[in-house]
Amino acid sequence: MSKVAKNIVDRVNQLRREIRGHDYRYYVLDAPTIPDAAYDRLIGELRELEKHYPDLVTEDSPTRRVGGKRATEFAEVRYQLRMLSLDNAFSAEEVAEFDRRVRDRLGDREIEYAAEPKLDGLAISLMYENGLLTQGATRGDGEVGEDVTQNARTIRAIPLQLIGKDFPPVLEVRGEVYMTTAGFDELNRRQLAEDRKPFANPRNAAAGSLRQLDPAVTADRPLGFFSYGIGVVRDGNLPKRHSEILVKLQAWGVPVSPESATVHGLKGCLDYFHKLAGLRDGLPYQIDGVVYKVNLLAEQERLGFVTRAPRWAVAHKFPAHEELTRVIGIDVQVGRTGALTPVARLEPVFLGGVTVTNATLHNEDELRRKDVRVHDTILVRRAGDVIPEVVSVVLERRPQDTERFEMPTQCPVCGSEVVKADGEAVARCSGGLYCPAQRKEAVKHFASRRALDITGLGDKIIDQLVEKALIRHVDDLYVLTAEQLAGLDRMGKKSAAKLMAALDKSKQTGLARFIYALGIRSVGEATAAALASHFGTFEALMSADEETLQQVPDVGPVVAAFIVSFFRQPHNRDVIAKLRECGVRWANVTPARSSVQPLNGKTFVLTGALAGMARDDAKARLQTLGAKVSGSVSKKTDYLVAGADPGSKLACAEKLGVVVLDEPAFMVLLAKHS
Ligand code: 9MJ
Repeated sequence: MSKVAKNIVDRVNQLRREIRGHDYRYYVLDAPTIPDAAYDRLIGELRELEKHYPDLVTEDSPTRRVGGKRATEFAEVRYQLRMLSLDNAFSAEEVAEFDRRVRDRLGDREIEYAAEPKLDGLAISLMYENGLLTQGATRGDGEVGEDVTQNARTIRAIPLQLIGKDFPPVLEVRGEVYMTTAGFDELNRRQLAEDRKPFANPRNAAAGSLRQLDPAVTADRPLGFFSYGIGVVRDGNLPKRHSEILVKLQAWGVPVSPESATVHGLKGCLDYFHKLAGLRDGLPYQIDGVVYKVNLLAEQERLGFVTRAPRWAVAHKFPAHEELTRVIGIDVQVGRTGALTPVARLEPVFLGGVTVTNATLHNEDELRRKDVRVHDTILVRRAGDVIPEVVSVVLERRPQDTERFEMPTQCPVCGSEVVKADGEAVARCSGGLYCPAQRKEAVKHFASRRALDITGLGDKIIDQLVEKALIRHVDDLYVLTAEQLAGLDRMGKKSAAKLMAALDKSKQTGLARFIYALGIRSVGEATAAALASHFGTFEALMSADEETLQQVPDVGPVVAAFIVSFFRQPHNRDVIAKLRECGVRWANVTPARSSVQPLNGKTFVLTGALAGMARDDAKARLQTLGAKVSGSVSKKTDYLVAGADPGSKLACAEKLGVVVLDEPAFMVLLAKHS
């Protein structure tokens, strides 16, 4: 190691110690002692120091949790000790049978069990060598799993290094990676906002997040981890009981469910089951039952295994949160981005502790697939705090003369045409600025920095303006009075005057900004700039047909259709006319003015095959956004886009620390800028 001043080394070590301590208090003890922002500052300082002194970077540094290297595919991991699954019991009788079988083999007496919640996530094995996390693997088929070490390292609940000294030199920790229910809801909101398929449940979301080729994606997902046991152990002295091992693991910094307990006999098991059933809805993560394990390891050994599951454990599953009820109507709701969501109105049904009267049908494709009709009897499911959903229709109970439900062709809120892009599951209202359901967001977009840049017109102010009906459309912003503004919460005379001045100033804008500000679907900054330089005047753009629009770089048939549909709506034309009457103006653009190009100055290299796009198209898209596309990776490369079978460029990029984008990440980047 080259010489780094001792005080720097000391500081790096001190930061790592502190951060590990905070991780432990946060994830293991659930008792943080500093606010998140202060924690972020510690991480930030450490990251900065490691950037300046790369010699000080170590595998187990807390900074290694974010980002990291990208794997091209998961390597196989063959287990020395099989990763077991569990047999299920669905009733007290089946648990009694399990307890009977155990007593038949161990001798007829009250058995001591370790009882734990059964997390609904993804099983993982974590190998620690001399306390250092060296490998993380999924269960796979129990004999061979997938190496997800890089991804496991990004999960902050998983210690990179064990605490203390008395852990065995080789220790395999086993447990469950899960996603919190709140994190799952937030992730699905994001998925929907980005026109991606929502995850069916937190289990799928956790599995999908852990099995990502790009660890940066895993790092961005709200994953947690609880250990429920161990696998391979070498040269260590471990306690005799499962429950005591969990206590040890906890002391070494490995999170263990706080609900774990020791219980006695069948009655102890069933009492625990009822207690956890009561706690279930209040837990921040989903559990689908509890697990009973014979507590003494020596007794576990005597009981042994049957094929894939141990004889010494059983999962006692909760009854599913599913019920039958009848559909009394189907409504269509309009969301923030104009997305139409069909919702089934139900005969009230008591489900998992609450009365449910609505269930989502997600989108038109789901509705079609399930073919839910008014008067149908359906199976409805509610998992945790997730919005109840229709699982399926009980066709045997379908009355005669029911009709297929058809999605409206006009927005139920504003009457505008409903459009659905090819390959998209979501149908949307094309009302844009006009539709009340979309109005707030449209105003926020219009006022945003890269659009008309109205300083001082924040989200809270816009919410109030729309709620108090002071504005309906963006043009109304320009007829607001200082008195009206001063009457809002968080507004005084002074800030109202400032906002009036900002509104006035925003009227002088640019053509590209104005086009972008309208919030036409899929017309981002770069497309707006391309449209401005192609057409030169707003009038020319407004009267362009789809064919003409497609001559603009970056505008394909889908975007062209959005633009034509937007300008076809009389109310959009009306809002635009009013904006101009209020004095919103711009200079016309004469040939190719330098446009806003979000990737200006960035150099990309493409390698491997992209499944969804030809290499030339990818190159053209990047160039339209201002990027330079080069043939080889060098220090000047900013991004490597790696498709399938990427070859040597990937290794070269990783060596040089170039950011690597896999195909999904690349698509997100393009979508963000178009
Ligand atoms: C879960 N899923 O929470 C086990 N599990 O033990 C718990 N799974 C398990 N234990 C042996 N708490 C094999 C699987």
